[in-house]
Amino acid sequence: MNSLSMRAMAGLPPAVARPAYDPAGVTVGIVHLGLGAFHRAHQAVYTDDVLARDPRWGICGVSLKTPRAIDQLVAQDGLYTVLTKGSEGTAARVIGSVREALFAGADRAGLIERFADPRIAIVTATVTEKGYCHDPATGALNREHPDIVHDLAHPDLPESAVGMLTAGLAARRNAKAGPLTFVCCDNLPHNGRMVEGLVSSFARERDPALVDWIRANVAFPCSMVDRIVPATTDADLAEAQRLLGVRDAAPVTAEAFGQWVIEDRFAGARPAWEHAGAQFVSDVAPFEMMKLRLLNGSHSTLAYLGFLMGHDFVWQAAADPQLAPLVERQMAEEIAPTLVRPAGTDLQAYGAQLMQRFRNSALPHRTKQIAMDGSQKLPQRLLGTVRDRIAAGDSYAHLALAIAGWIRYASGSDERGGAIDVADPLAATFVRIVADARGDAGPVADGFLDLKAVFGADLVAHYAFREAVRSNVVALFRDGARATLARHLGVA
Ligand code: CS2
Repeated sequence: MNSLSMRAMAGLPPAVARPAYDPAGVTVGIVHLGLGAFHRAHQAVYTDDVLARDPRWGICGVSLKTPRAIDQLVAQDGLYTVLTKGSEGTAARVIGSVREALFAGADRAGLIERFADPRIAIVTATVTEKGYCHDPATGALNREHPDIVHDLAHPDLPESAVGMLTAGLAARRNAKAGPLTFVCCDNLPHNGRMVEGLVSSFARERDPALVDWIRANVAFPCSMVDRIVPATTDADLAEAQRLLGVRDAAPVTAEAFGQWVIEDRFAGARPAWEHAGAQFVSDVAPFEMMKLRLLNGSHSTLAYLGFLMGHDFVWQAAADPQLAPLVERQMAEEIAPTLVRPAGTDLQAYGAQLMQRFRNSALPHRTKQIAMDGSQKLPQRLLGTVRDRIAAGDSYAHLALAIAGWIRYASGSDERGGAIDVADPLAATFVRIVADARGDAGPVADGFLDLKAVFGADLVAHYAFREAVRSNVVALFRDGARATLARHLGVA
């Protein structure tokens, strides 16, 4: 069977959508760090939409940790398929915007050089929450992170995204290649401002003059990104092959919905992503808070409690007659009142639409995939909301149960005593907490609630908050998630 390639494109079935431009005529104007499924189903698609009218914005996709995606894409001339799945079936679209692919692990010099090219005007990134090596509770650079320790000692051989970005910016300054815009596309609060702070802290240690150059030449707009993109499965590979008639080793699967709200604060030229449906606004914060708290906060709640209740997939958890009402009430009663309504958005309708999106059974989105890296996700998804509720003197009972769900999950065993392989940068700490607690739920809760990196000094010291979470952790261990939820909904 042939593989997807520029040559194979002409023979694809008519139902398969493909670039409305000649990929060979595109030049590269964007460097993207983190060539995972999310980027390929989100920013790369918006960019694919604008390339027909402006061929300057091809993407150089960079993989930081593994060469796999790079090898697959290079073998396919950078082409891959997005499979959009919903109740109406699957639509296939070949994307041509990734024009170069580079594995940073093998070619740091090549990456750093790319920053010095004046035709590159934009760097985007999706390296996941933990990829920024920050303290999740405060957003400050974690100087003890092994990658940061390494990169400060070897700035020309960076391992971390922040180290690479700083090395790239230094090269750009030296080459006098002009201003640059960095667009963070990860689910972090005030993501542009946060990365600006991280890069400045890192650069200050290395070369204080670089900090001044960055301040004058680099813009860090904030952005809110949204599209549900589960990990690609073998069934997706088979489906892509069936629809295309050729083999695609790197398809991605996504829902039809997509949203990208970007702060209009660029240092130089940019693609007209608005023609692809992106919104440019002066303040992203209301959109970002709505998305992180309502979508991602609910996602994490469904993931932890859903997993404990035996649901492998989000669509099952979101259809559970006990869990769905918890998530709906959490949104309506506790999260929505903390939000500033973004212009043109009805929060109630947004919440209802989220439940529908979560219930998309054509997308096998694993609760376990969302459960990953909870220590990095909880602060912006659930804990900021708790802080606002506390400050307003309002209740946060549903949120306390969701947070307890994380602790119960991260303790490393399921309700039948089976081991959970907890993927989290703090996993070793969790193991120690559980061992020290000697099987006692209360001390397990106490150990987790002492984690300043997650809860921050304020919540660690907040007695009522600790008690609310602790009692739920004890109940989850003793009675299980289903009985705890039933009681909770009966009395809450
Ligand atoms: C999910 C997100 O994996 C996760 O933690 O909550 O990736 C979510 O699917 C996206 O943010 C949706 O835009």
